[in-house]
Amino acid sequence: MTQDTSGRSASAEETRSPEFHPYHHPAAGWGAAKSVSRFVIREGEFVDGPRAIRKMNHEDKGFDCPGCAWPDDLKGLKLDICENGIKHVTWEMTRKRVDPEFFAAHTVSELATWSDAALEDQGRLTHPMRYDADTDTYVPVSWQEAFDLVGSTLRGLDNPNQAAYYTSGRLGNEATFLYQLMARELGTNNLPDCSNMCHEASGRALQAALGTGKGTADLKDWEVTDALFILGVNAASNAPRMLTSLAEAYKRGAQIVHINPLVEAAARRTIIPHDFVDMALFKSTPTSTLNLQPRIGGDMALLRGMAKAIIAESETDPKALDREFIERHTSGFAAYRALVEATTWKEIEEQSGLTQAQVEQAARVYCDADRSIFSWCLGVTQHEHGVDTVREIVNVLLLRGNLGREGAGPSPVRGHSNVQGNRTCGIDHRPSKEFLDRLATACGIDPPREHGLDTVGTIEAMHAGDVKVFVGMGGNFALAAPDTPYTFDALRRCELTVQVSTKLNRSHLVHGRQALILPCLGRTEKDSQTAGEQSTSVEDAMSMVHLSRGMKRPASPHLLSEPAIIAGMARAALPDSATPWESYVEDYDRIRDTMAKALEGFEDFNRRVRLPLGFRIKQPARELVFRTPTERAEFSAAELPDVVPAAGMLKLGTMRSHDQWNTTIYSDDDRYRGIKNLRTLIFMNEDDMSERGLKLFDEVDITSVAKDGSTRSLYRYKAVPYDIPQGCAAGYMPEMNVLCAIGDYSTQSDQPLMKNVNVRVVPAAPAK
Ligand SMILES: Nc1nc2c(c(=O)[nH]1)N[C@H]1C(S)=C(S)[C@@H](COP(=O)(O)OP(=O)(O)OC[C@H]3O[C@@H](n4cnc5c(=O)[nH]c(N)nc54)[C@H](O)[C@@H]3O)O[C@H]1N2
Ligand SMILES: Nc1nc2c(c(=O)[nH]1)N[C@H]1C(S)=C(S)[C@@H](COP(=O)(O)OP(=O)(O)OC[C@H]3O[C@@H](n4cnc5c(=O)[nH]c(N)nc54)[C@H](O)[C@@H]3O)O[C@H]1N2
Ligand SMILES: [Mo]
Repeated sequence: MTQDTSGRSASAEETRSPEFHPYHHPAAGWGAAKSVSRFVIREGEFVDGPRAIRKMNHEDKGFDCPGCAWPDDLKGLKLDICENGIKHVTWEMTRKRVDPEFFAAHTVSELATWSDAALEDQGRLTHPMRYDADTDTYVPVSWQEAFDLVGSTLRGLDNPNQAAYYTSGRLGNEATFLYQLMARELGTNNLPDCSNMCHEASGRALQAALGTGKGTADLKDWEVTDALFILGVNAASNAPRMLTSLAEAYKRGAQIVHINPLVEAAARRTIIPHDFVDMALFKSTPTSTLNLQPRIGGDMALLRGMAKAIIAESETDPKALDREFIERHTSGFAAYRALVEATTWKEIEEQSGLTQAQVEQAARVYCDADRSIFSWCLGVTQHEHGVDTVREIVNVLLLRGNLGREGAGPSPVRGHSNVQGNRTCGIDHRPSKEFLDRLATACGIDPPREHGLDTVGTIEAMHAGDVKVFVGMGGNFALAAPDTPYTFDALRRCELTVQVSTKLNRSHLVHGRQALILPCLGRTEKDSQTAGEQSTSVEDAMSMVHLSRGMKRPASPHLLSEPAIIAGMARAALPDSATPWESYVEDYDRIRDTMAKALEGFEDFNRRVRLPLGFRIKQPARELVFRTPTERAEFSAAELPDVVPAAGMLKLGTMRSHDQWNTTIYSDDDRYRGIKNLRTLIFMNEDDMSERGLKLFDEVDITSVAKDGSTRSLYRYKAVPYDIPQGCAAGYMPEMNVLCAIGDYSTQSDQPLMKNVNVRVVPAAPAK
């Protein structure tokens, strides 16, 4: 295989030597400003860039930041933007282009030897392209020819379940709705999405416990809460606008507890970027009152310990538990209480990696607070017991009635800017009967009822030859998915792979027998259709739905919008369809009119989405209405899992650096963790390093051992001593997906165990 499956990134790494200097400055502030200006200059965007940034996240005809899903400031803050949001937008607006001449000059085999960073750095895709096996190049194709190829291949399948339709969480709501409609009209629920690797566990846990798959707290709650518990999120890099909320909470006197094996930048201090006085005076604000570093996978034991301390406290202080709330609104308390009491402190200490005193300290903060919010991200979800852990978060919230009132509740930090909207609008391989019934009535189709394939299921089915057509609506499936060589193989076995993208990436080079690259408009760009310029809607992590409108001239006149591409494929695949595909594309208001009928909570969609700040989708659990079998919030009573690594092994969590967006690597630096010019690294506890005779930047070989005993290795990674509990290690995705076995997914959520890889680390074998 000629591909660089390790995804080794920027060439810089080869020329500049790695550096490690622990970072002592506050998050955001001038470090961020400097990094942004360097990036904007590199992309040649110093004219349009700043102009566009002023339009970002603006209510008045602005576009929604295509970065993370953190909600917009409620007061319409003019500069509620962040370093990484700016990089993200600038990345989309680059002046560089990947046109037919580029493809003519480079065979696919040659491009396959390039680094991932180099591929994306070529710029925006300009023309629809088809893979030509004779010349091993991508050649231009007309849109109609491309659609006809998709249509005829889909029509030629023995059954509609031989195709899978992936979504990365960028897709706007209107395109999302059309996409799932196309799949279901064709007859399949094979709708894998990035959420299958991300917050599937949160959705399933919240659904089971509260009857709604989403968080219930919003920014207003963040503004008044007394205590914030932040678990497993690197907010300064991945949801930077959360820094503002943390700093404001601190200034108000709220308690902020960070629970993370690593003390990340957001757990220290920040300079609020839009606070000009703070910026000018280098004035920083703390963003934490307590940092706890459990072992990887130790969150559930910590939460169980908090529950144990709260229940113990209730014997002397009846107010420690909200008995009235428990009585009126919950079920299962007795069984949970019995389980908590039966769990020993010894087990809690061993499994959390924390002392009883530390756990009790967290419980003290919780009991002293009238209102608490728990917020979490991938550090909690990408585990075997991710669902149980999120349910344990809910258990702890329920003990003190922290639900359905101001300033309280669960608040997961979602990933991609519209990943939550994708699920709301139908991207779900396990749709409910109610959803399908409504869709059938609103759209006059007969959707399939059997569940479809998720991300891991799709890869396995492609491998087995059961899925022959793969359509990727955005994203970079080849690199984002686990078990890189296995996933590559799976994609290569397809009859046809179709990637709807804005930039060149690995998924274009790891393709089926036939392959298409279909370039689309980005969110910053004007979307002109027959009825005029169109807006699309998105939903943030706190269930606010609002419009986004691009303002830039498209990167190429040949680009189509995502709704237009979906409609083109749908019409070609379903020539007799009664769905008005063409008419939908002429005017997205028409899509929204149908969505208003098909989707719960979208009544009167076209009017409400145009209100200032849009509208919030109703959350029944927020009103203490629980759509669970008991019509109450349900305590869960799951045994604590054993997360202590076996002798000689480490638990490895794969994560993002500061300078990357999932599979897009901006540079080989990770500023807040003090790293420069290095991605092929593994952060380790100093004792674990000295046990292996390792010093800073010594080379190691890393071997993962999967549940089935199979092994996978990465070679010549550099060890970096880091403040992380013994037995734990961390390194970067997507490179480390090589270590994630395809069969290692959670039996609770089907999520790949990307933060729970069992590895052996040894000094690198001498080069041969
Ligand atoms: N700039 C930027 N922003 C992004 C993204 C990006 O790549 N770049 N990606 C977006 C997407 S799709 C998502 S899903 C989010 C991801 O946002 P995060 O969840 O912050 O993503 P990760 O980098 O995977 O970091 C996970 C954090 O979990 C911690 N962790 C690891 N194991 C454990 C554990 O067992 N317990 C606890 N408590 N913590 C643990 C790590 O130390 C790290 O701080 O960010 C979104 N925003
Ligand atoms: N080991 C490991 N693996 C992980 C994770 C981890 O923590 N560890 N995290 C997982 C998570 S949380 C996620 S969400 C996935 C991310 O998986 P994906 O969402 O599949 O990957 P991205 O890197 O976000 O996709 C980037 C590509 O999207 C395309 N793109 C960008 N903007 C647009 C647009 O507006 N429209 C279209 N059509 N395309 C666009 C560009 O071509 C770009 O190359 O990765 C998962 N993989
Ligand atoms: Mo994600």
